[in-house]
Amino acid sequence: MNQDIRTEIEKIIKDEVRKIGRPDLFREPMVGFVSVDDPAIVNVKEIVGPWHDSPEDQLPGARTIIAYTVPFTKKVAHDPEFAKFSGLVWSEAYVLINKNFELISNIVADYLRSQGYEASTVKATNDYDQSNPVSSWSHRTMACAAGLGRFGMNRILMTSKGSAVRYCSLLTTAELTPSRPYDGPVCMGLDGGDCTICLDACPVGALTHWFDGGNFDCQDLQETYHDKMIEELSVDTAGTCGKCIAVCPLAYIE
Ligand code: B12
Repeated sequence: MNQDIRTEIEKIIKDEVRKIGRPDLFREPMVGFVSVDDPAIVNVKEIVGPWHDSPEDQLPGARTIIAYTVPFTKKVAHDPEFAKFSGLVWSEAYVLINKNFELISNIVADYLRSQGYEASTVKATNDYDQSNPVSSWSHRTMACAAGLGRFGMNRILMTSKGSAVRYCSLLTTAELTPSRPYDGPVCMGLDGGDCTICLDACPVGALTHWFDGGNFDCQDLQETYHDKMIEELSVDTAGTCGKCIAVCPLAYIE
């Protein structure tokens, strides 16, 4: 029963991404499951911050968090690298997948309800106050705990299909078997490695500043790029940069 539900959830997510009909932008998703009793979830307020919700805040009686990631294609993954501001293809993929995350999570939640469980979805992004850019629910922390990846020096969660991916997660009262811990490729700048490509690529040095104990001041850059795209290129796109991902030698893994 438990295994059937897990299999069906994975199938729904994969089918729905396929139905978007953009194999030029998105690859097959990966899905992970983590129990609310996992130490990374129990201690989430200490790990991420005191403002972060507990599973119980999101869904009373929650037992499992379902995290999923949609990897970008090679074309999307490397698009921001040489873009003057935001990459147009990266931006298109960003907007399209955000819209679909909501749809996909709702379909999974409806399926779980049809099986007699409660479920609640969480917005993929833009759920925060611009003056304090932190969300009350960190999708990548959930994905990390669900075995989908490991954090890199660029603060990005890298998966076995690379770091050019996007995340979403939802909660359910169903008790589902947790996924195995992540054992894929990891950031080459951590654990004694000497790679600093992402740090060097940040147009405003936000990562270096953060590494040196300062704030992570990347928010202004996202806004500046949005304004510049309208002003100089007459295109209104999402305020995305993405260079810290695109330059990573492991941004795209086949
Ligand atoms: C607010 C926000 C921003 C803010 C930055 C806020 C900040 N201080 O980090 C701004 C607007 C600047 C921004 C920029 C970008 N963002 Co943004 N953003 C978010 C949002 C909405 C909330 C993130 C948040 O609350 N951050 C606060 C910090 C404390 O939490 P966190 O970053 O999620 O995770 C931290 C902890 O988990 C902890 N951690 C470290 N080690 C470990 C180990 C363990 C075991 C655990 C459990 C945790 C842990 O470190 C993490 C990084 O600090 C999320 C969506 C969401 N709701 O999750 C997307 C999200 C993080 N953004 C994303 C992306 C892609 C970007 C950009 C590349 C721009 C773009 N869209 O193209 C840049 C990259 C910036 C970067 N290098 O981190 C993706 C990340 C994908 C990935 N592969 O990791 C997300 C998950 C959106 C999505 N739905 O996919 N973002």
